[in-house]
Amino acid sequence: MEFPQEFIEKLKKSESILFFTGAGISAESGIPTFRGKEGLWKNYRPEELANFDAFLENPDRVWEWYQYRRKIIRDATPNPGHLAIAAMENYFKKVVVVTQNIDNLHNRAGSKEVYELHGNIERSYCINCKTFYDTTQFKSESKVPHCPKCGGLIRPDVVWFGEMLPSDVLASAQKAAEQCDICFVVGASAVVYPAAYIPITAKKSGAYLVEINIQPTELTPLANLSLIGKAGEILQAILKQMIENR
Ligand code: BV8
Repeated sequence: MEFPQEFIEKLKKSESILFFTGAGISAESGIPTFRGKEGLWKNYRPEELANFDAFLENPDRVWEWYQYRRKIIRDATPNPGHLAIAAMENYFKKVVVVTQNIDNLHNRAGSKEVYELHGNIERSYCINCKTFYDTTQFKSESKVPHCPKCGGLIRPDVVWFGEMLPSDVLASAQKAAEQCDICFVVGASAVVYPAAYIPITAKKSGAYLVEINIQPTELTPLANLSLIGKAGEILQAILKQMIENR
């Protein structure tokens, strides 16, 4: 894959890199994205299930949806896109991953500095006493578990629509966006806020914005470079370019 000379020069001079990732980077691991047709489950759209009211209205249904996704995620492995991002830590002074994904694949790929803006599906907590649990201890596929301590409903530790993002994680992500030399936006439709502000903050702070997606998005006009194609292929090509630059 050929890259513009301006981008190659930018790669050579940059020290701090931020990868902002969405569901598209995990698509090649077999995990359905949100807005692709495969994002539906039993004819429900994610927005209809990923909110607290839907959980209170039918906790078993929402729990079953997350158990269905956990099974897909546990059977999945980090793909060449995740692995390329982890390998980039050998070529830059600082590499930060800010992800909207809850699938834990960046951590499993070996990335060291990962900010999970929307939480992590492997963690759960009681909505009543807020005790946290490792989700693997709850075996039921379709019945919402109750807290062993107080009997309250157990929910996934993810950010639902209408809920605040973890303020400490968001603050760290914003700081990284203000300091990075290049911000890569990978497999993100950039329609979910406030997460989608991260690449915008990076650009406003002077970063070179590179979008990697199989199609243009609302963010494309803001990008210095838009690379159309699969995240795994493009990220591996960028890693190869870094190795050649040495
Ligand atoms: C909040 C966790 C308010 C759960 C998720 C402005 C400011 C603030 C809020 C809002 C705002 N405007 C609207 C809102 C409300 C809302 C929102 O953004 N709605 C959208 C839909 C319009 N935001 C919220 O509700 C947020 N909370 O604002 O709180 C508040 C304020 C004060 C006090 C109290 C409350 C919370 C949002 C978080 C929701 N949780 N996930 C779960 O996963 O179950 S969001 C969910 O969507 C996932 O995290 C997902 O990552 C995210 C975004 O989707 P993408 O990751 O981009 O995935 P998508 O499928 O959309 O796109 C995939 C992309 O990949 C595509 O572009 C595709 O082309 C590309 N692709 C596919 N294959 C590949 C590929 N690219 C490369 N290679 C491939 N192979």
